[in-house]
Amino acid sequence: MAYDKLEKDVKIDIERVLEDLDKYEPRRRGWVWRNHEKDLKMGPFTFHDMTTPLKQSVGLPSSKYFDGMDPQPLPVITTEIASGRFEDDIRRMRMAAWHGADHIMVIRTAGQSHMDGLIEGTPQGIGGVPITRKQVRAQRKALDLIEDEVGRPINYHSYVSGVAGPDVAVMFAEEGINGAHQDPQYNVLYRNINCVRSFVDACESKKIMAWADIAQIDGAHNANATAREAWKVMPELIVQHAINSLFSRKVGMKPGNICLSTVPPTAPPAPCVYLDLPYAVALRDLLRDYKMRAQMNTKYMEASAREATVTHVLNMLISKLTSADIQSTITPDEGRNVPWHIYNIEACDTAKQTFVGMDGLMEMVELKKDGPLAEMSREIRERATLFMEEIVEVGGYFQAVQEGFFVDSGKYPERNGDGIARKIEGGIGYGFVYERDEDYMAPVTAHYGYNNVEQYGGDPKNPSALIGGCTFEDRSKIVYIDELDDQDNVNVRLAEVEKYRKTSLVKPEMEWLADGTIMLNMFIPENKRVAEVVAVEIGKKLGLVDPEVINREVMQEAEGTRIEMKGKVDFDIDVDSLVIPPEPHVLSDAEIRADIDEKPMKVVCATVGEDEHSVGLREIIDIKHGGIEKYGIEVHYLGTSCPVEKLVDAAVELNADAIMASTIISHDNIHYKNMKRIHELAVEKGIRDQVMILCGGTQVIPEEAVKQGIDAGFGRNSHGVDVATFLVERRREMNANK
Ligand code: Z98
Repeated sequence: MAYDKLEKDVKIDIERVLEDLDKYEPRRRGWVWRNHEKDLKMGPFTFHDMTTPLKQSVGLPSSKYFDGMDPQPLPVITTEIASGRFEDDIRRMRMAAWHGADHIMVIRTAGQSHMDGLIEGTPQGIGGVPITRKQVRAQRKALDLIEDEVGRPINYHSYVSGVAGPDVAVMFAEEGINGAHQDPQYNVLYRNINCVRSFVDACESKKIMAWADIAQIDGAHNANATAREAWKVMPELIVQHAINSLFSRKVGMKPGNICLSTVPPTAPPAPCVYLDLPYAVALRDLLRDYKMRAQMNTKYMEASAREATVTHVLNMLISKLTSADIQSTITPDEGRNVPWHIYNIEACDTAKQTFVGMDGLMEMVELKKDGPLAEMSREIRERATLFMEEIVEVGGYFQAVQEGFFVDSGKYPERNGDGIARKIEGGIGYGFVYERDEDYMAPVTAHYGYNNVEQYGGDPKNPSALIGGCTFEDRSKIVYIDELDDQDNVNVRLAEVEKYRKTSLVKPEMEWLADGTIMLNMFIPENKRVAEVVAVEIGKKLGLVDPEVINREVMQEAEGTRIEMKGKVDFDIDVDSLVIPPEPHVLSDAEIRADIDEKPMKVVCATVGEDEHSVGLREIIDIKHGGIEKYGIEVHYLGTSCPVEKLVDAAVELNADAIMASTIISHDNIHYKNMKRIHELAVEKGIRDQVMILCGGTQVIPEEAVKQGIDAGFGRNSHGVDVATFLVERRREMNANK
């Protein structure tokens, strides 16, 4: 049966996603932006910069205080997924989409740029997946299901870089990919691909991407991540953005699909906003026709998730002040190479939380048009312009690259002679660009330049008609290859974890199903070096396989070190063998309040017997701790060491709806004896039918309490809302039985 719907409570079935993949057709082409809903009312608030809410989602942890509302900010939120197994990426995509990601960027396996053609099948990758037709098709198909369940289109993205750029672009166009990196400068500088080849390929790639309405992201962020001192390359970053944008435009890409990959160049302890904001303003001023995709600074990032989060938030302040269109959420995984589910999801939440928190900011603040911001921004633009002029003077971009203009650690016009220099006549793919023969013919759609179909009787306006349509018009011409490697493929991997997909056995995981990985946090009162070794020893004693320290932070040289450690467990847990108590049932605050408003409730309470403990009961009563007072319940507190007789008498006198007694001390089962006595006294005094009796305390087992004749017992971890829920529901029952 066709897989056309996901059920909220059922895991996505990868085997079903893979079924009939040869027949899959993408449902649309092109990129989708979020839909801004001005003055959006949600809960008690009116938002300014939010977009159409999702049908189903996971809100921020504190959304529980706001009826679960989950506002969705204006920028598209990207998550960059790099697990290396596309089938596990799919599960992560679903989690990310539920947390608000609508741009899924699948990182490629290391070095795919150097492969000079398409690869096929579903091999496993390192730091990303090998991008193949089957893999992107399966992920796009899964995203169709996921976007339906969250109710917002999801943009799927990967890379049109490398020596196979045009081949990949065609495949992406055929498969309905919505976004891609494309920037010939990336190939040249970082992958040492020949510059002539890269720029010629880029013409073809960009033309195809324009036809398929694929949003393009450039590669300038890499200069920032590579440079020795990232803030010094600001003029160069602008130059790189400008070259790729204008190039793309000349090839025919619409400005709204040209996205600059911007990065705030610094991070604390540098005074980052003072440096990064003028840079962002300069970039927006010069290149205002285009979209901005803000990546976070990954250069100055260590393994601390806390530190990375603060940098991320400061980066988003810049995004907000300068209206970035797409917010990337690359996470500490780039800093410490731990591409885990939780970090993808956490970073999506960080972005959502920050933008929701800054909603409406620009209606209240304005960037100054004079002063240091304007001066520094102008200076960066000047430096960038001079840089561009010098490129022209030396004979053009290729010459400038050959002379090492780029990724130099000097701030232009200073130059330190340590830039990345690439030879015009060198690099991968050098010598593989040929002039087109006269009888050359390209009966294809979205080809760069001259198709030369006329001499064969074709129509230059519709060149592919000559062959009855190319793969862009006639999908039956696409050759779909399932697998080429019978060992390295998804079927083998799925078979290996079958028992974790099809039985009640569970293992923890961080990146792949049943990888067994867990993370432990600990403080070791030793210096960093000793602490690391101690931690690994603890890991071994706990039975972890391959314990490894992934983050260490000195609290004080001598006093100790914070350690984060990962390791694997080699056991599994059978869910069917567990007794899983149902979730405690509680009514909503609103329902409890409404009930009490309609019919006021009075309770008498005390710590009974010779027991001076008051903290537990006060937690249940006091408004400050979320106790029952907050619902409007009238509470008469008789204090500690209260005789049970006095408590019951007070109930009679005040005509109370309930008696609440607390006992911590449990010697000789005195707590249960007190409960029994309260019940008996209530019977003796003729009020038992009208009064509810609730008893609590740290040693109270609810079932034992009820055996003493009372209505309910509350043990450790009980809260005001549990007690209030019981009071309201029990009173309803008693009224119904009257
Ligand atoms: C990102 N955080 O995607 P190969 N092309 C460009 C790139 O920036 C990258 C690749 C290709 C980053 C992730 N970027 C790193 C312009 C990678 C990757 O096959 O590894 O060269 O492709 O924004």
